[in-house]
Amino acid sequence: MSNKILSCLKKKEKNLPIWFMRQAGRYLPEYQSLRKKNKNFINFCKNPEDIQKATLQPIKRFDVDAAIIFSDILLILDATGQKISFEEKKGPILNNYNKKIFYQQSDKDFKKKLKKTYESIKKTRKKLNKEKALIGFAGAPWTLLVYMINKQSPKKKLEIEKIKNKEKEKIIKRLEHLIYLHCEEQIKSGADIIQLFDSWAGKIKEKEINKFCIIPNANIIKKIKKKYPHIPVICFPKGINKKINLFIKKAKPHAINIDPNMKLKKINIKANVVFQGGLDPKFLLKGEKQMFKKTKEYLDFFKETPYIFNLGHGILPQTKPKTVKRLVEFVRSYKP
Ligand code: 1CP
Repeated sequence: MSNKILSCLKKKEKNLPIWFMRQAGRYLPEYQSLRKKNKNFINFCKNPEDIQKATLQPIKRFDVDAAIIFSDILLILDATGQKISFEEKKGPILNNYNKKIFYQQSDKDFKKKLKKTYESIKKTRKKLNKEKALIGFAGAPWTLLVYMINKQSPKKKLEIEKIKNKEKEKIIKRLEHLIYLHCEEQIKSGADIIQLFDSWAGKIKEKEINKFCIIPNANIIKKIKKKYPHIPVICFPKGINKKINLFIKKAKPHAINIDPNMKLKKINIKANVVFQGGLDPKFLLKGEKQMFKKTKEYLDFFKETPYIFNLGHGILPQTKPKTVKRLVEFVRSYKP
């Protein structure tokens, strides 16, 4: 059997591969026990033996079609000298960014700080069956800029207007370069696919969506396509709403993940892209009847086009592993 998700992405087969965002994480008891040993989350993300274990946990349990390397989008900022800690209930807390390191550090030194991620990818790829894809990832420039400046989750408040557009643009340009380097090293280490998370694209003013979201994603995709034409790129501009068709047309990703607020009728199903995801992770907390009903809406809507089953955001920590298993079984057996 071939690699299902790669055939879907490359040959555009309608073979319905499945994986889940945040498929490794707090809802799994086997993850909790690894996490207990690694009290500091950033250090956990630098421990190749445990990263490899966490990455493979959902494959062992659910036999999903892809593993996503266990890491975090904020490690790029950590590698530019910005200190990060994770606090219970608060999420990430960051220090001020270090201008000198951020702009002047050599590529070599930057990559050296992320070498544990690359080592983990090598280790994981060796253990992972060829039929399964290994997804490497990075945050997109805007989303990393948000954490750099806001220094905490923007869920409650976003203070990004305190810096001028010129400075934002300068930071974004530098981030484009660093993100590309990180993607490149992940590919060289064995990642088969790259996913770019623009989790806070929904916070961009409509008239600035091109400048801060579409163009930076497009620039990174263009570079990856040029040097690694065999590597598909999946984008997730969360909250992009009606600009999705413009994003697809201009950034030209191989695939695009949709979020739960995306109205399906706004989507151009004939666009030259593979669609992924959409189901609100809250449906995994509602009982099977409602979960299957909503799942069917996505499977029916996308039945004529290549589609990767996934959620519209990460699995919630309260989710029961059994529910995830039932959802995988349901999707695999569904005939629209
Ligand atoms: O154990 C714990 O308490 C840590 C929770 C956790 C986990 C499991 C964090 C902290 N990060 C991760 C892993 C992670 N993060 C993965 C790999 C695992 C997998 O997907 O199976 C990935 C792909 C991410 C990506 C990530 N980190 C994003 C983009 C996706 C998204 O959720 O929008 C973002 C925004 C982050 C930042 C971050 N890291 C962790 C948290 C709780 C957050 C969100 C903070 C916020 O609300 O702003």
